[in-house]
Amino acid sequence: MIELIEKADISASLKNIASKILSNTRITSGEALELYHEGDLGFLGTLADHVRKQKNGDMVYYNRNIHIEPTNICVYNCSFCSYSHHSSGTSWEYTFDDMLEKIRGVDDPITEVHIVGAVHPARDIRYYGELIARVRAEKPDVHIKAFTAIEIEYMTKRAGMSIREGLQFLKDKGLDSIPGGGAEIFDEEIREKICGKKSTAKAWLEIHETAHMLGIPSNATILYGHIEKIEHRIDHLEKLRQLQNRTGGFNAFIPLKYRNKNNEMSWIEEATIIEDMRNFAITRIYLDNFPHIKAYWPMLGKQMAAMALSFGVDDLDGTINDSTKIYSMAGADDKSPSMSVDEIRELCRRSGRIAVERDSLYNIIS
Ligand code: V47
Ligand code: SF4
Repeated sequence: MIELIEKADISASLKNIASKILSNTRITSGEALELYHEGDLGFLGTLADHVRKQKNGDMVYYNRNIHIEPTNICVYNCSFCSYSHHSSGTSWEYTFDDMLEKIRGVDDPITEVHIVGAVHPARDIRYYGELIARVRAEKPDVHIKAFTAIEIEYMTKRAGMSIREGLQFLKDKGLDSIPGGGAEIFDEEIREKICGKKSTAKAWLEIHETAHMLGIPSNATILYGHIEKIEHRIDHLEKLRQLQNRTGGFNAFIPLKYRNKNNEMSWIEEATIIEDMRNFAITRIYLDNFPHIKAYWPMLGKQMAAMALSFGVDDLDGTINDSTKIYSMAGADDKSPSMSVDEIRELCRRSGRIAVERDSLYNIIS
């Protein structure tokens, strides 16, 4: 590979960055910026694929999970959101029984329940603690991944608890990990413009750090392809790389492509597929201390998720078989996303990779 790079018709500086990546040397934010601006798709894909293969071989992970969205009634009104009652014009709030019924109704032997919704003004941490406890009672062995840092900040403040107390309370009820949502973009100016009212970047990072300290692992996301610049994406990755250096508590990073239907930012054109793939590749290269990069297929679509496997991705999330609304309302092509285990396996086989069922902590099940 190093010989190939040596012969390539690229600048000496790009060759130098490539040889750093190939010899497992961390690249700087300036070098990542140069890769974004100068590296073509094939070059970035080759490097990201190398990093991916070193970390995860030919395995592509998936799990059997269900997503529950307890409500779309939200105290915030983020400009990119098509899901909350503000932009959708409809509202719902499921009862405990509705949500437990959904879990009972799944045929697959699920190993994870993923619970994320809007920030409901009247539901507090005791309500959500009770929800977790009931899910735990219904499915004692299932992994419960629940509530973004945004939901957690609101529910703990409302209860007069510190973040640490709130997280410990939820953990005692049965919470196992927290998902990566709510990170959006950490740059203060851009964050202010797209979701200025909700938790700050500092708060998001502190909540995840506290969770890691309490033995609650988590994921991280970025919302890209709106008004941010490449510099903001790299700044976002840098903050996550630093936090991961301190705690090692992140499992996966999930780039979330901004979808432009039915929200206040609909005037923005969505990123092209080429941009998406370049973004996956640079993410894989830069986040050298994140074990997994996930392509969230319900949002990207199955074909694009398959393509992302050649640009650094080793995880396809799960066999989500409920009516996840957060993306379908924002314009994802598949309005009722579902993919069976057989479909996931076939998709990986056709991409020359091996599908591996994992649990939520990436232990191999089969
Ligand atoms: O934070 C909202 C995003 C996130 C739009 O941790 C949008 O395993 C695109 O974080 N276009 C919530 N994205 C979902 C989330 C997630 C999903 C899957 C797996 C995991 C995990 C986490 O959804 C929000 C926001 O960034 N989002 N609106 C939109 N119009
Ligand atoms: Fe509420 Fe989340 Fe939508 Fe923001 S992105 S308005 S916090 S549901």
